[in-house]
Amino acid sequence: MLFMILFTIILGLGMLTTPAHGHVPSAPVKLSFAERATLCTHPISKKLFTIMAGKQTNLAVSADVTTKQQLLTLADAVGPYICMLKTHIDIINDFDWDLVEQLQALADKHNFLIFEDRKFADIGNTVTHQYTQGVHRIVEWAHITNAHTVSGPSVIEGLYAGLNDHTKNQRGLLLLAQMSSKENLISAEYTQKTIQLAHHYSDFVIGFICQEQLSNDPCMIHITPGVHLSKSGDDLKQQYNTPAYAIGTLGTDIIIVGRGIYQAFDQAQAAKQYRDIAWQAYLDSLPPFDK
Ligand code: 5BU
Repeated sequence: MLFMILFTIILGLGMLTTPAHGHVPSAPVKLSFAERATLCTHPISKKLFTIMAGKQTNLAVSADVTTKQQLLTLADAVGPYICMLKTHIDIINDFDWDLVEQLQALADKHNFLIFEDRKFADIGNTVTHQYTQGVHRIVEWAHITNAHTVSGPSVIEGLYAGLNDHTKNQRGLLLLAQMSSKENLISAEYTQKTIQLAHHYSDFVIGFICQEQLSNDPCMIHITPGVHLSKSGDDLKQQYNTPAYAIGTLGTDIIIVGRGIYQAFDQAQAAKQYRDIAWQAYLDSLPPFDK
């Protein structure tokens, strides 16, 4: 295994930034999540890969519900099948701090990370305040959050400035390198520059929200929204790929599923179904000696 890891690092270093849009040729040796957990030093990457390998899941559920009770019920139902719960905390009508504490208790009970999909996008000074202050104080409870890179490196430095001695190294940032919506304005050049920013700030940035594999650095995690059992869309320009296509063909690591799970009659059963498909696609993508 040590030989494989060294071999992959050498390969990865040669191909750290690969062309966005259009396929990254898959690295000849793909590491398992367990191997990436051993290799990666950022505590949040390590924890995430460890959870994924241990629970055998590369599913994140997007909890886009609007009440505290709906959010807690969903988190408890899907908890056994997910590595990560993604929230949009600003759509909860009856948000209070008790919700945060109950969510943290569920994350401990089921062993998943909490990802607040806040999509920070302002100058550094403003995002420091948005991350740490206000009603939601996201830095205090979300293991992971994300940012657009339209304002350049300032957004990353501003969020990093929001960490204190307690949260430093216990928070990870994802950069939005691509989007799933039809006719979005992200260009190949923007994606490429976002990849470079991620590598430059890798002591805080743990990966990407993207539509395909973008980096061969095994410590960068690729997380993909816009996933549904059928290749389809909605009437507001969302575009869906299937779980097997996202993992197997596009080479992403984690799928994010919202309506496909929280609108299901049986949320737990739907989560299990998505988990099983996505995990099998991951296993199929590994070299034979790694399975
Ligand atoms: P859906 O119900 O599975 O379509 O929800 C997808 C979620 O992922 C939703 O919370 C979006 O805000 C989020 N998302 C997305 O759909 N596409 C993107 O490119 C990004 C985020 Br970035």
